[in-house]
Amino acid sequence: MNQSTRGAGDPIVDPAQATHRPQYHFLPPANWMNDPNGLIQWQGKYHLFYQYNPNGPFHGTIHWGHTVSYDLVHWTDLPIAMAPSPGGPDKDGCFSGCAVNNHGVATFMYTGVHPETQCLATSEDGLITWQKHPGNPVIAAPPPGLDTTGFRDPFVWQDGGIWYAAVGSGIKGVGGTVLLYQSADLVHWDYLNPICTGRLEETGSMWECPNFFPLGDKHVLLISPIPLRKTLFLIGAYDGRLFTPETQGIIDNGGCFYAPQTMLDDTGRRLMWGWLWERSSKAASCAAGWAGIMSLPRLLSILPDGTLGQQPVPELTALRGAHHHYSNLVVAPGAPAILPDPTGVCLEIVANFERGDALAFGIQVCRSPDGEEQTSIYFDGETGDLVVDTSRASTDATVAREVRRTPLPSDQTLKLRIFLDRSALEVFANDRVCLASRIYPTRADSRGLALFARGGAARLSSLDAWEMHSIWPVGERSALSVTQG
Ligand code: DQQ
Repeated sequence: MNQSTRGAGDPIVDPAQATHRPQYHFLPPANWMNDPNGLIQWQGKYHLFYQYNPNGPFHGTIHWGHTVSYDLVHWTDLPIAMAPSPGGPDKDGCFSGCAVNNHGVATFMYTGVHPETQCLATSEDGLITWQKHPGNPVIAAPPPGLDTTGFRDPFVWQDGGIWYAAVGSGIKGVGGTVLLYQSADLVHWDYLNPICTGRLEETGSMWECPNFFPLGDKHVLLISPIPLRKTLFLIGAYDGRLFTPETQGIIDNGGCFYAPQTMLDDTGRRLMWGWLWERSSKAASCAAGWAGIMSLPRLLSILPDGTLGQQPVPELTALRGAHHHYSNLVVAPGAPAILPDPTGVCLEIVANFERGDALAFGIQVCRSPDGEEQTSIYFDGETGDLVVDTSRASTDATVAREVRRTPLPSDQTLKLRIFLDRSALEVFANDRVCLASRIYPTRADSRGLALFARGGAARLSSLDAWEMHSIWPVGERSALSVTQG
């Protein structure tokens, strides 16, 4: 049944290289990374900036790192774009922000700390070097009269020749909010009003990293509320000043996806990246020399039920190497059925199931032959949830191990699209929801795949698995990378 086809030149994963450092998710060569920033397509190339600490694998001395891609898959490191300026409004860090094209001039709007103020920087050499605006900060304080819990992460767009900025904030005792400003020139800003405000007990006290954009015939607001440690989408109507949410949900309940930022690309696609934080200890990050990775780019849409749809961008298929295929298998309840191929820790898997009379069914990845380590991805028919269970992903008690779930409206079929990249696991289901996780198996033989069902039998209509290429040319980053993650 297994029609394995290894192409000439396809990589063979070397178990000796099997660390936790992802091979096809973006991360800097070393040190700390958090939020995506300043996403922009410039002269055809995708520029991705990110919160970066060049001084170690921990949050501090926040700079803007920079990488560029022509295909959304392969990334080339570029020099640090911005560093804190001693004595300047960003002396304690260049916090999150965005990039816009101001009549041909690439411009960042970002937050300087401390206190939190909004600043500008521009580039005239194709986004490589950045000059800070002499008038910084261009917004020196939150609106007078508002008792705010924070004031950061501007997201800027243009409408009818006017610039608008949405700044993440919160009103003490009330809840998180997004403050709306307008400007004719990006330098002089007038405060308008809170675009939308949440209830403290539901959506927290401070909304970080707002993104606000039209999608289909709706508007979408993405927020990362403190203290929720997860990111929400709100979809609704916008009248030019006020946003009225109609539906709301968690973008990714996997436990590590945060502070996403979106961009509109030249083909009109709304693309989103998020920060996938580590679920291991600070000591492990310090030993590894790096912490934090970027999610894969996701394509956003409004689904027929009015919620947010997420799919991996089609460009990622360029990473597919050796291919393995199975079809038409009965997945009986009881012991998991181990697949002979592929084994590995850098895989893409597309699996189509029919539920049959199973109560739960799915797939295990990074399974050791005896099952001591395993990560289970399945549909729970009793709750109607997609589940990623990392409670047995690792024998290391210092890493997060838990059951994460998200509602998955489903009829009798389940389509899983799984991107496994060493410690990064992103699971898309039925072309609509995603759960991202971080896993840290300890055993070199935790590389297997298995199918399982509970309470009845399911059917695997088809399974395609590809061994994934690394996005880094062999050896390119070895001098900068550290060995064990
Ligand atoms: N990260 C940045 C802030 C933002 C937070 C600081 C969200 O600007 O609010 O690194 O992760």
